[in-house]
Amino acid sequence: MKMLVLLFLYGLLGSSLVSAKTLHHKFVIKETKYTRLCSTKDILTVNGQFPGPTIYASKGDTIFVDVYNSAGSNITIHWHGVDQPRNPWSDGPEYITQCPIRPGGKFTYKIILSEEVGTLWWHAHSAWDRATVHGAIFIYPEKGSSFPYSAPYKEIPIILGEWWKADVGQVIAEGLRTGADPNISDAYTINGQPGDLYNCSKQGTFKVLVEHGKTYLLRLINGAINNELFFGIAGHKLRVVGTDGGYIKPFDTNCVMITPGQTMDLLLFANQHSLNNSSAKNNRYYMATRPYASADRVEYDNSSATAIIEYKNQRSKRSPPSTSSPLFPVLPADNDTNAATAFIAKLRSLDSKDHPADVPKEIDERVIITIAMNILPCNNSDPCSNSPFSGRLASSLNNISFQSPVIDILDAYYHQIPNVYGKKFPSEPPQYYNFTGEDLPRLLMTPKRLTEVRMVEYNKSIEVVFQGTSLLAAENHPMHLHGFRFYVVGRGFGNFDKEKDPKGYNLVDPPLENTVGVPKNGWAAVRFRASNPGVWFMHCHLDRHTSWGMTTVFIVKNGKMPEAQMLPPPKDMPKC
Ligand SMILES: *[C@@H]1O[C@H](CO)[C@@H](O)[C@H](O)[C@H]1NC(C)=O
Ligand SMILES: *[C@@H]1O[C@H](CO)[C@@H](O)[C@H](O)[C@H]1NC(C)=O
Ligand SMILES: *[C@@H]1O[C@H](CO)[C@@H](O)[C@H](O)[C@H]1NC(C)=O
Ligand SMILES: *[C@@H]1O[C@H](CO)[C@@H](O)[C@H](O)[C@H]1NC(C)=O
Ligand SMILES: *[C@@H]1O[C@H](CO)[C@@H](O)[C@H](O)[C@H]1NC(C)=O
Ligand SMILES: *[C@@H]1O[C@H](CO)[C@@H](O)[C@H](O)[C@H]1NC(C)=O
Ligand SMILES: *[C@@H]1O[C@H](CO)[C@@H](O)[C@H](O)[C@H]1NC(C)=O
Ligand SMILES: *[C@@H]1O[C@H](CO)[C@@H](O)[C@H](O)[C@H]1NC(C)=O
Ligand SMILES: *[C@@H]1O[C@H](CO)[C@@H](O)[C@H](O)[C@H]1NC(C)=O
Ligand SMILES: *[C@@H]1O[C@H](CO)[C@@H](O)[C@H](O)[C@H]1NC(C)=O
Ligand SMILES: *[C@@H]1O[C@H](CO)[C@@H](O)[C@H](O)[C@H]1NC(C)=O
Ligand SMILES: [Cu+2]
Repeated sequence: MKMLVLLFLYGLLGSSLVSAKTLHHKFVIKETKYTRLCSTKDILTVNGQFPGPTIYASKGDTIFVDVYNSAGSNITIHWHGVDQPRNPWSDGPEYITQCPIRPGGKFTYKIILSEEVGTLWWHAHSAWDRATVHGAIFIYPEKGSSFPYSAPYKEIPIILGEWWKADVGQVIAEGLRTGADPNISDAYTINGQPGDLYNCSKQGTFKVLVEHGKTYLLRLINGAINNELFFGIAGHKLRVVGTDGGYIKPFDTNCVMITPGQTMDLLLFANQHSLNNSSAKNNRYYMATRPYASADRVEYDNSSATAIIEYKNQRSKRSPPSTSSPLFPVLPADNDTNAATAFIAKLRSLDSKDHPADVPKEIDERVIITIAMNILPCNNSDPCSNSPFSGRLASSLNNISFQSPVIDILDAYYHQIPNVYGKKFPSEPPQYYNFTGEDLPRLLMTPKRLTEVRMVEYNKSIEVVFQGTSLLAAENHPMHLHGFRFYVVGRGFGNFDKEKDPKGYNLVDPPLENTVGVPKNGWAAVRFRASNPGVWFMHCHLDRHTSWGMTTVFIVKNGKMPEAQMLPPPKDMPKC
């Protein structure tokens, strides 16, 4: 009786007085043995789990995560898609906003949720550690409100990943040593399991039991290292209701295209297998993922990961045995850019009365950024013997291949430490050529190697136009910005035209995202208001491109008012 009263009181307090909560988690990074594809290796995990633990929160909550590094290598963690207002200190990218947490070290991240709602995720942001160090963040609407779609019966995280039989750290280290492409992965995974289409992978295949007539919310995350992915479920349409921590206008699709870094909230209506239908022999359906690989002549992992949707046996006596193999979904061909483009074109902000879109109509500054694959010529001191093109692979933004500093840029900016970075990242490409032309000269392919950032005045309205190029190999690049979500106001093929293309922008209900797939041989325009002071990484979310320098940094200066200024650094910042 007493407890009931207490619960009742707590409920009242919870709804009227305290809405945002403070949550605490403990993450222990450690090496843990995992067997996949019949081989066993040590992988980096959080608390021994792969994928790592899900963080449950509500809109506006603050989450503290104590990260203990019990592994033998440096690590950092990033809270992907969380704006972290005024708090770049906890954003995570190594040597950008922090020095790594060393073996034996500890750092407490403070994750400040603000407008985000739906699904985001967290992942390591050091080397390629994120291959196994990642997990979901579920963000519920604030108390007293609900999702703007029918409440799901259950929620299921679906994290897509990539698995190497070899040690991931060695894969990228070898690539960087030789100058060639790092080895491709051996499998894709769904919640850590490759699925039974791979040899030796029947055991752990991820399975979801569903009840006929119920609705499930799949919180889909692309945690793969180097590949955009198609995803679908045999016999079922999916209703897309959210992406990147925001709501969108719902639409139904047979297939989703998701870039590394992105999330999609999908409603699955379990309306297929009916137990009183004698011709429905099979109560199992594959969900599957396979690559959207847009680059020509670049080797990639072309395998498919699967998991199984199984209808619960509600009336066991009459239910047909499920002996036949599950149906496989129809997914586009690996190189089907039309399918990828058609899917992305359907994403629009919900833009309802309760969830209005707030697109900057005017801009103060346009930054045009070319995205390129490059070659650094070999020479006597760097023979790069194994690499193709007699050079080492590199990549760049506006012809600058970003060189990682040895102390983090945030520390250097805040404490005014000189000679760590330059402020000259250009606002447009240093040369205009036919960005998407055929057979571009090799002379254009050698980038400068620098550590340049872009300085931005507080609260300016910024447009960034990402221009894909065909240097070396054109490809769809998923560009990700930390510290902000941006409206994707336009995308197109060919070279961006300053006069013509802005006329076709969607300034009404474009999707609000933290990662945008810049079309192969095309461009994408995004807008955001620079109202979050701090040091914010921007990079391609294909990790081999990040490793090669397809990155830069936006430093947003403080505004005049105290609430427009960066918070002070926490006391326990790791040191370099
Ligand atoms: C990469 O692949 C090559 C060729 O199969 C192999 O010799 C090498 O050991 C692999 N590297 C790693 C780090 O697994
Ligand atoms: C599975 O093993 C068989 C027999 O060893 C082989 O022929 C086949 O290529 C393998 N399949 C995969 C996907 O590795
Ligand atoms: C079985 O059939 C009846 C009558 O057609 C229908 O009302 C019911 O919804 C069906 N049950 C299931 C589980 O589909
Ligand atoms: C019964 O199942 C079969 C095979 O799955 C399907 O094609 C058919 O549409 C179903 N019939 C009904 C009435 O649901
Ligand atoms: C995947 O690529 C390999 C090597 O290029 C090729 O032999 C194989 O047929 C491809 N598999 C699929 C499913 O496309
Ligand atoms: C996709 O690949 C197929 C098979 O290799 C090829 O025939 C087709 O032309 C390619 N399509 C595109 C759009 O590149
Ligand atoms: C040799 O190539 C490497 C890598 O591209 C470069 O860092 C270095 O400056 C070059 N050295 C000379 C002498 O050109
Ligand atoms: C650029 O190259 C593309 C592809 O070859 C071609 O279609 C286009 O006409 C070229 N544009 C210009 C301005 O030369
Ligand atoms: C990049 O800069 C290098 C060095 O200045 C130059 O040789 C090259 O042509 C430039 N490439 C582009 C695409 O601007
Ligand atoms: C930022 O700019 C917008 C649009 O000009 C303005 O409404 C808002 O008040 C500004 N915010 C601050 C803190 O200056
Ligand atoms: C770990 O980080 C420290 C601090 O930046 C650095 O000195 C050290 O070289 C790093 N270790 C490795 C293996 O990268
Ligand atoms: Cu890229």
